[in-house]
Amino acid sequence: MSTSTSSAVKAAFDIEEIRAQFPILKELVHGKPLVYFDNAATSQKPRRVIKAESTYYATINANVHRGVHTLSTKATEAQEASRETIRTHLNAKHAHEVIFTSGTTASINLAANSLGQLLLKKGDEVVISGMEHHSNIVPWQLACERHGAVLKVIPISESGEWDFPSANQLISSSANRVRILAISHVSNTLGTINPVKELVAEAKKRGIVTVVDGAQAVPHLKVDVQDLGCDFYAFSGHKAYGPTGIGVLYGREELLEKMPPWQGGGEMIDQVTLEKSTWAKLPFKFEAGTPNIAGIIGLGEAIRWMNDYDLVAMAAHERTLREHATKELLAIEGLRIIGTAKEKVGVVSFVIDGVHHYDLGTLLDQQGIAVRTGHHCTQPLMERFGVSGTTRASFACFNTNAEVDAMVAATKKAVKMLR
Ligand code: C6P
Repeated sequence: MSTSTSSAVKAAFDIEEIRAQFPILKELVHGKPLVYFDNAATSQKPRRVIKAESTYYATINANVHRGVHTLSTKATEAQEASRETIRTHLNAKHAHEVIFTSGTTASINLAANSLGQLLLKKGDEVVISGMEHHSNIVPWQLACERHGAVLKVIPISESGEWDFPSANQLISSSANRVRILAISHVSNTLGTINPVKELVAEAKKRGIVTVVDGAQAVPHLKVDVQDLGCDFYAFSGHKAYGPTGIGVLYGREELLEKMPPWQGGGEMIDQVTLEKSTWAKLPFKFEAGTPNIAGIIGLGEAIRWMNDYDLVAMAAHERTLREHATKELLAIEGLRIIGTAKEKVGVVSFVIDGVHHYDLGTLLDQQGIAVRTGHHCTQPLMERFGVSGTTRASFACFNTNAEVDAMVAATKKAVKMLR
């Protein structure tokens, strides 16, 4: 099991070399070669990640931080090596600022519960945006309800971007009641890359704690939490070529130290008596119970795998796919792209007059093409655009322009059948 980032970044972006590493791409769906365009829901996994997980189970399976025996030590070392890989990747100051969770949803719930308890009082405000995934809406609604705080929402423009002046106005309310700003780095539905650094800087001037949902950013952008200046950053392993059931909450040490634990149990304690307990040091205070050790090891390997490539070249490849798809799809009569921001990752969401997204998704599947249809867990955003759902193609580094052409041809065929 490799634990170090290989020093040499691969010189050229060789799509065939990349595709060869994803066993699933050889699968047929309804007898057709799989075209997988549902990477925003979950990305496919390179062989190295699959192997890292199975090697853990086959050779060092044991619980971590609990035993003196050899396997437990090896499992602990492999887990902590992953934490260090993620620390380096995010440019966090300390490894103990990297908390393992089961995914972005769990990371944001942790932040909302614990920060809510630490910071929110009656009449305080939490600011989110109108393009958030339900995972970055509902935990804050619950926290606001619990503490009598008020949820404020940054409006979204026709192109699918924050209305920045309104955002600034919301976080600089004259009463100075905003305590938390929780925003996504990249929209899962629109693909918009938000100017997080700029808004976080404005929030910081006012002492507002910032939480960034990075679920759709980590797979596509080089994220540097110190450069962004945010206090918290959440992401899921499974969207970044890693396993399901594992995620990260990065948190700034100073705040994590002050925050109460969210879940209680083994591993997160220092001393327990029947009367009261004291807490373990970071990061373990926030990691109650046996972690997803195989998932953590798999995630570390996924991040090392990504870092073997030039991430800028990967992003450029995905941008080319998105531009090609956008141009070709717009040639279909009655097709409208939802989300036309200048800065986007490889996501194309669209609606077609007279065609229901669910029917289109079903017909594309029959051609072996996997896209997501529906509201993408962003119902308020769907309401903002006056649609019940969209068809969404979301690209990863292993996708090709030929696959985009196959999707466009299949869409044209489906439209003929459905209109
Ligand atoms: N979006 C999509 O198809 P979990 O499920 O915890 O790994 O991630 C939740 C989540 C949070 N924020 C954003 C921006 C997301 O995109 C997601 C997951 C998937 O768009 C599944 S709904």
